[in-house]
Amino acid sequence: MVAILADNLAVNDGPLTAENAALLRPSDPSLPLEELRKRYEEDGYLFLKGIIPREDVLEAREAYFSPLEKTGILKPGTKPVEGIFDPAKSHLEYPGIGAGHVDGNGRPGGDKAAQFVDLALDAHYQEWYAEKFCNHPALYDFIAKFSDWGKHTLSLRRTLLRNNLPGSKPIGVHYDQIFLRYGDPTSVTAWVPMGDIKINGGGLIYLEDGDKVGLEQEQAFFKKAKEAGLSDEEAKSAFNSNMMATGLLSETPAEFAREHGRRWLVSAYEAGDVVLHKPHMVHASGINHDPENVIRLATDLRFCDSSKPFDKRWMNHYTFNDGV
Ligand SMILES: O=C(O)CCC(=O)C(=O)O
Ligand SMILES: [Fe+2]
Repeated sequence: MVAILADNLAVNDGPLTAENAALLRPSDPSLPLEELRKRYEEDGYLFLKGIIPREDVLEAREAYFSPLEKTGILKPGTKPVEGIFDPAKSHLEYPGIGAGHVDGNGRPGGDKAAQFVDLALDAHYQEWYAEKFCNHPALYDFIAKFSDWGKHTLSLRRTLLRNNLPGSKPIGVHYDQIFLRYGDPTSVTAWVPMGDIKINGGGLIYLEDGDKVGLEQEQAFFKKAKEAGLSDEEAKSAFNSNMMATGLLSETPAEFAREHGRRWLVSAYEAGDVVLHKPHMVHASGINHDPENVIRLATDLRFCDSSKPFDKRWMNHYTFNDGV
């Protein structure tokens, strides 16, 4: 019998068990910076517990779900901050943004989903989010110190608020440099859960030693592109024939881990936690199997050193078909 980590902990192509998964290592943000930097370099990620005040995260969660209430997404009698999906509805009526549903990040869903999709997109431009949450000093100040970029620490404006409804398709296997490919490969992604996420609630999962795997993939892509006659610059920027049209490495995480002889690292997350990861760190998301139907909401904020080349396409707020 295979030991389980949690009931119903799964990815697109099957369960995650003690055989193909293990836990992410949490870090206290007050540990010495050298220790935190060492972990980030070694592991490819740094899982910071409680770095943003919990109440600030929950306030943002409430601000996100309150306008969505009128679309009928929430379970009657529950509060917006809880973000509980109405079990009488189908997740197909509420398609998520940015989970690779549409090649090249076009608008998901048809006319029926328009009100929901418009509101979910609109949240990106609201003051509570774009000005306040994305620039939260607890996170920004930490990154400025941690990276040693100081006043050159730039928070890229393009971010994605991702609502993963119970049972919906999560994002596949990828590393972020594919999407930030005009920039120096030193940016930091901060994955920010906006609310508590149970271990089987669709949180981000990281491939063990995944930074190395991502770097190898990148080198292989580059080599193939060069062999196909592209210049250095073209090879770096092209979505070449080795990638899926969405920029993902795979839509089947269990198989991907097996092929690379590695496990997925998983965790429950609490509001206030943040995971930083490196540009080639391989990651994906689990399926949201929250037994209470809690909608998984998270955002990914990206920081870079403005004194180095960075991907200018990320200077604008997210829109559909923005070419990234
Ligand atoms: O939240 C997700 O499902 C994906 C997030 C992600 O890929 C990232 O933060 O880089
Ligand atoms: Fe990512």
